[in-house]
Amino acid sequence: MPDDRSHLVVVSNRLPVDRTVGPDGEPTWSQSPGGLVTALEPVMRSAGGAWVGWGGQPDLGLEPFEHDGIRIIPIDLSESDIERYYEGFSNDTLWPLYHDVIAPPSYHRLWWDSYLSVNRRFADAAIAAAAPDATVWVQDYQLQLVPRMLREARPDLTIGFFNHIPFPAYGIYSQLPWRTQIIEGLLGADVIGFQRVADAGNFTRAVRRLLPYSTKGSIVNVPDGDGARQVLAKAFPISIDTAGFEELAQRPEVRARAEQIRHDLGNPRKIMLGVDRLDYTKGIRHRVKAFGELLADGRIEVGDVALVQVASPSRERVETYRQLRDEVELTVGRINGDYGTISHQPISYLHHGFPREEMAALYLAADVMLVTALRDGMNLVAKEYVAARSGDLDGVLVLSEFAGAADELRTAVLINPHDIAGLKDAIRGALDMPREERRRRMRAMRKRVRENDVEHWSATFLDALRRVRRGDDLSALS
Ligand code: GDG
Repeated sequence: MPDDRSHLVVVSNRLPVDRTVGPDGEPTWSQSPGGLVTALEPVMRSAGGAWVGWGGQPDLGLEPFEHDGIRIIPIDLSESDIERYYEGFSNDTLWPLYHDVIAPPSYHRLWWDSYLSVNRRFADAAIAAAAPDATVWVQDYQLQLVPRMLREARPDLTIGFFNHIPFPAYGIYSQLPWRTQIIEGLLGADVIGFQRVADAGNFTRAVRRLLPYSTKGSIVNVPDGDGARQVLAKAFPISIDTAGFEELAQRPEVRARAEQIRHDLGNPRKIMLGVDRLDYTKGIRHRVKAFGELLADGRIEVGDVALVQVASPSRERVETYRQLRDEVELTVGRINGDYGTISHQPISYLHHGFPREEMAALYLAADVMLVTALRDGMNLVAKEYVAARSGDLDGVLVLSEFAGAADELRTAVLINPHDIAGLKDAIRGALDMPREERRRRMRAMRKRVRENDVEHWSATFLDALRRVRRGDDLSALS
């Protein structure tokens, strides 16, 4: 029997492919949009890689299959798994907790039990898929127990973990009833990647508070047999497919569409844009409030300035998200009612997703991009805006200091979204910023986004794993 096990296995909650059923009832799979897939696709193809993940619908009962040179290994989730492991523990316990309890996290033992058993299912599939001495790269907060499960069953593996969301300060993290199990789960990895230096620091502090392990810089010494093994916990800031985005934004049809959007909005002097999943971490309410007050104060005028807010539907079965939608839509409706005219609406609010081309056209049309997250691991929208504006070096990025991207995009207009007065001044300043200053700031951000693209991110992370496999001293990397 041929050995179809892989030397590189990626494990993530969702598979990198989406399933759609055609009119003939036949399911087809297509690559899902997103930087992670784009970055890993070439590496995965050349390594004969396997990807373990969920297909996005309950009880699909699928066998592994090949898609575009990558072995796809689907994990089955039942309705109850989706409710407890995914919507419950992942999105209603860990997500709010790791985002500084912006919404109150719910702690339910049944959800934890489900998290444990689903993590086991993912780990078992990865164990079966991995060739001897393979590298396994686990993604994100839904799967924090997987690294340890892998190590216990397969000490031959080299294991990486990347956390796409923030890691909170210990004072917050310590609320979690299963705080020690999660840390132990993560420490099964050889390399644990975070978005920001501060996240890695919060993690190593949590290790010291909860376990008798010593740490030095980014290295955690984890007891292993008679000795100790080094675990590297360090920032690897994620990025986008910069070249791909630049190319998209240069296309004549995308540029023409940007012009059309301006025209359709009634040719306002300035267009401002927000693009977010409809999530309470993104600060949409703060942004809309600041905009409404600027209209009320007479500091901006309807028809002169328009705000386009794309709020793509997200986690609609979680109650906090339903409430957020109601609140945002009430506020937007009030502002449009109070300040709208027959010909102009102050806010164009769009509660649906768009193709990538339309997103690029919106970025091109926007004079000011508003990223006002209350907490965000990185925020790729900020980087996409910069990449899209590489051609004309125009546009102003207003960026929350609570988004990971603020560590890199230092010449954005940095704001504290909780300070509504400050946010209003920053928005007004962005609208009035002279062309030369806009260019100067954008040029510096473009340099950063070009140098650190998603390919660079995955190559750096995989290189750290390679060094572990070679037995290098990790202190050099820390
Ligand atoms: C998590 C972390 C971290 C959004 N609406 C549409 C659409 N999008 C695309 C954006 C962007 C992506 O979705 C969103 O990425 P973000 O980084 O902004 O935010 P999260 O979804 O919360 O992602 C985050 C990220 O993981 C990666 O590590 O940066 O901090 O929370 O690419 O363009 N794309 C299309 N239509 C839409 O309507 N095509």
